[in-house]
Amino acid sequence: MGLNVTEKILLAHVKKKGSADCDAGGVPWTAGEEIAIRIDQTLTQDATGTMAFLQFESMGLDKVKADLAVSYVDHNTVQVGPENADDHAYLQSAAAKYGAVFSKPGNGICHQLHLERFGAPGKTLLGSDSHTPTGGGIGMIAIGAGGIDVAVAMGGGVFNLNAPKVIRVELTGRLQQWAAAKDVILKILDVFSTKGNVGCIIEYGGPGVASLDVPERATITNMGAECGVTTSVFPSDDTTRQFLEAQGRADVWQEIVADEDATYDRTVNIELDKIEPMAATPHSPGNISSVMSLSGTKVHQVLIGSCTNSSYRDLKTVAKILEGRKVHSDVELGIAPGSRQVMCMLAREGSLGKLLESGARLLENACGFCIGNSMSPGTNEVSLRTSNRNFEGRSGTMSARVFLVSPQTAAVAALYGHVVDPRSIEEISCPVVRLPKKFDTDDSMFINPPKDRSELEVIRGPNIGNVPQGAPLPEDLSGVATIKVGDKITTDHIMPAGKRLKYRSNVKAYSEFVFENTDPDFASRAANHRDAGLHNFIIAGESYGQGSSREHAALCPMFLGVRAVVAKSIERIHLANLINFGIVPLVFENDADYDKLDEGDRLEIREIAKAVKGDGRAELTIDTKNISIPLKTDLSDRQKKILKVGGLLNSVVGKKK
Ligand code: MIC
Ligand code: SF4
Repeated sequence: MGLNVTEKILLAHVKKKGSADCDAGGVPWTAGEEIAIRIDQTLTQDATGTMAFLQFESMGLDKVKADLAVSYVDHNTVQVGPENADDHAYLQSAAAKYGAVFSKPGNGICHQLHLERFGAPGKTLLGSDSHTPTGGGIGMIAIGAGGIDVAVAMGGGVFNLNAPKVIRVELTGRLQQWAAAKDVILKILDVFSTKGNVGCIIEYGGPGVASLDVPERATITNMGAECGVTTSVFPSDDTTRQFLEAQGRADVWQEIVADEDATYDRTVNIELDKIEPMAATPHSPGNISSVMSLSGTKVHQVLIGSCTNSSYRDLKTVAKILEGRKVHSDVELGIAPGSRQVMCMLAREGSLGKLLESGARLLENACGFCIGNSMSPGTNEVSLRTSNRNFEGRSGTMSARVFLVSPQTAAVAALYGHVVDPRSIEEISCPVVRLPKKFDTDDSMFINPPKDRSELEVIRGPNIGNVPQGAPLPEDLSGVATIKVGDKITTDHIMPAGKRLKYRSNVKAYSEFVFENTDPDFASRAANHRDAGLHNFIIAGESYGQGSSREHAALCPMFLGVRAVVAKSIERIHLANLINFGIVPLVFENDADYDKLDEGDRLEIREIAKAVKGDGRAELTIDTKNISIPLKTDLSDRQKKILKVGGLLNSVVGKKK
């Protein structure tokens, strides 16, 4: 039986197999069961990395054992106050001490840099950032996870995941003028939506693949994260080889394509020649419309960049559109290149001058606006962005309306002051950009760890807090429905980033902002319950914990005494993070029971420890209403053990004792 790309890579890395018999040539697992894989490379970024390295230390790990670990600084680079720089100093010194490569602030966005300088077809990459799947653009199995899972992998430990269902997206034809890779992934989000795809990997195939270059493929795999899939992957073909050769890394190339008779759990056809300019409208990457249907919408701000669309290809395209033209008087245009390589190449060839001459503001080559730590739009303003998330408030302005579009659509809107379908414009011809035969490479902002590290000290400024330890799971849970939220609650709702990002290394301070924009009193209420010996419950609708990998969305609630999330469904990375921090993830047996619960209800789950250990069935009693609701949790034996002891940290430390 033939294998697909996903199966080939997973099979080469699987350490704990599943139950299927693969003598016939298939894979030794069935979709849904937990398998463990070896991780070749890890990636951390500063906003999740400080906690990942603190946890690495707390677990008693003392050196990187993965083939490569890179610690990037790209999220917190605004440096208002000493906190960010304290974090950077900690990260740089910890990387040196434990054997990771350190990427200095100013080098670029982790995903763009990793694709350029380190990624390799056929390898596994685990990153403490949900857009790690960008690496799927060059045929890697690249997965986003919580920081503590990445810390374990850095130390040489396996990564556990549910064996995926593999969905083939069959690409045919080629993109027509003004249609971009971003429009392809927006179309895919329209088909798949942002929920219901947990446990799947999207694998691209078909004759259309050859027409997409690596930056285009990486845009597609990057934003696949918004579908909630485990990752997305393209085959590694001659286009991949050319890209790696242009980066001076042809030696890491290998061909990885699906066998002719490979099978898939589902196939979806996308005709590239039918793709038209698309947009995600407020406030979800899954609210998809055509750009044509939005034409005329007045735009106040246009921001081009983020790990989705900040490649040399993207920005050169924008430069060609803006060349010799001026940004509309009512529009603020900001451009953030993805890496120093991109920025330097644009500068050397003159494209940067064209961008600046048009009236664009040059922003730092970092996450910046995308994480909401700068460039917030004005009240009620419309912001057109090339990034991947337009969750309410993520831009830093609750009333802003953020639309996600391609660089082409963004650049044209910056000139006209309103949304325009670029295909309707006659005076600008559609730019054609080809990748260079050779990218300018300069790795001087990657700091390699020294060979002899014995004398090195890790620098811990006042912003570097402690890793809070979870408490073992009690026999019974008894407490309060401290908050009830609706569907599609993102990790940005749970644990806001933006101006609060600087507290990432200080859980006590950061936890004061849990649910800040949804319910500003949540944190104090929860802390009061905790101090009174009550357990906090979070009640949620569908797809709870969408979005980022930030484990603080579980860690800070744990600190506030949250012991259970009861939801209609919970997203993959967040579910793993909840377990890692000792919070029991429960779902309703009958979704309609969600309506029976109200905020403030007194709740009880008798014998929760027994339920977790056993078949995962539990009964939630609403004391205030005298009713009971059946709940369930589907856990592997490994997860049961982690929950029992109060989290992964306790579990690892306990095993070492
Ligand atoms: C994001 O895009 O939401 C982030 C910020 O990159 C997060 C990581 C974080 O919260 O630090 C992600 O995608 O995982
Ligand atoms: Fe950075 Fe935005 Fe990419 Fe997250 S999505 S890694 S914040 S650029």
